[in-house]
Amino acid sequence: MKTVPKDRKLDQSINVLREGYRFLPKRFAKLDTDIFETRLLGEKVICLTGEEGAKLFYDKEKFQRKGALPKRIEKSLFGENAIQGMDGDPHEHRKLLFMSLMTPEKMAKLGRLTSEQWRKQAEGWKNQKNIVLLEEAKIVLCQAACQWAGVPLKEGEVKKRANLLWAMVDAFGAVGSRHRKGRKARVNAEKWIKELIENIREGKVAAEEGSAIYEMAFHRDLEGNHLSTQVAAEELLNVIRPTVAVAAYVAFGALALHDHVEEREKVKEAQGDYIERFAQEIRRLFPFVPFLGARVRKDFMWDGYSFEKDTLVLIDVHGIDHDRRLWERPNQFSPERFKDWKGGLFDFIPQGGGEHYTGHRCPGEWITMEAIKSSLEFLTREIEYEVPSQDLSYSLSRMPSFPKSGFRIQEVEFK
Ligand code: PAM
Repeated sequence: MKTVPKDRKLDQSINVLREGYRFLPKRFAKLDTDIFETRLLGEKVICLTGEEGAKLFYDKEKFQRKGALPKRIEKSLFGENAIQGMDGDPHEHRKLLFMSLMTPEKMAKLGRLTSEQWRKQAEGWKNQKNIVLLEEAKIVLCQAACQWAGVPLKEGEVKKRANLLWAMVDAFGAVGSRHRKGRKARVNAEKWIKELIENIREGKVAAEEGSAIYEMAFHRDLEGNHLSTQVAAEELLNVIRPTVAVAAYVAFGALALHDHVEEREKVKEAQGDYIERFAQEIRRLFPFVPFLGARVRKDFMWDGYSFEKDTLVLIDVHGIDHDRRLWERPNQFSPERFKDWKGGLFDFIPQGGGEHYTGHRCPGEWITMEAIKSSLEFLTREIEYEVPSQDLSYSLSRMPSFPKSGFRIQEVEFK
């Protein structure tokens, strides 16, 4: 039996917060390994990287999600009873509910709504000096996501709701006030959505069959029961919140267009494929999910290492998307690399790896792509703008990350 290489003995939670997206990759490099042991939040944790590490992590026979998420993540980001913490048949059944929303027509609709909302939002830019794209994207995507999901939004409440949903995402890598703000946002958001679900169930508000809100409100679990209002609300939030989070990718997309002048024309003129590759490269290169966790279901051996039941295991999401063994010049922005990408389930995992239907891979991956692509089309084909001098750097320590200035534009002209 091999001994798992060890990080320092002291609990490293504080260093996760300090080092963010670099925490795992730095240790894999230093220990020259694809597996090491550390301590986080008071317990022993095994960390994995590489394609083989991801293959192992997504083996449902060996790992479960129950009990894997820290309470602080559930109470801010994901919810305490939501799909991210489920396993087995109930998980697959719940996953089908999400996947039923991802038909080609529905996905295309999200793209269309995103484009429409950009146009609408941009009407207000005419007399505005500075436009912060990250903030605009939150609003655009909140409106598109709510419209897509069948969540009614009054004109005057859009900004408030967008900020509420963003605050839940913004809390995941924070302690102190940023984290508390996210927890509060979750309480408010759940209250808002629970009320809506109740109204729909009581027939006070109409909902279109096939919309996310309708499907969440009337879904039946394996026992034939409706979801509790709480769970239905958590799952609906699991649709609209991550769509607002895509604002970070939009800001990174604008940054990539700015940094690589030649790309702008290519994206502008591109037919489907190139813009698809450009969006994939945004998801690969820029930081979003740092790592994900699961617990060992029962004792097993892997590659000579022993994994004991209940041990928490982390997979190095950001590191795998930058792994030199998988990606040539991984820190370079190069959409063309996706021309020859074979579509592996474990080498490109910005929103989780493995299978969509049966595993924990994010069901919203394609609508994320639709939202990014529509936003890129808008930025390259429908407007021209200047990028004033500003701090365009982004931190690999802050989770979540985004360009520090939010990506300001000015002198917008409409084509
Ligand atoms: C969304 O769901 O809103 C999109 C944003 C997702 C960010 C996911 C970040 C993952 C965070 C934490 C996983 C932590 C596991 C830690 C175990 C110690």
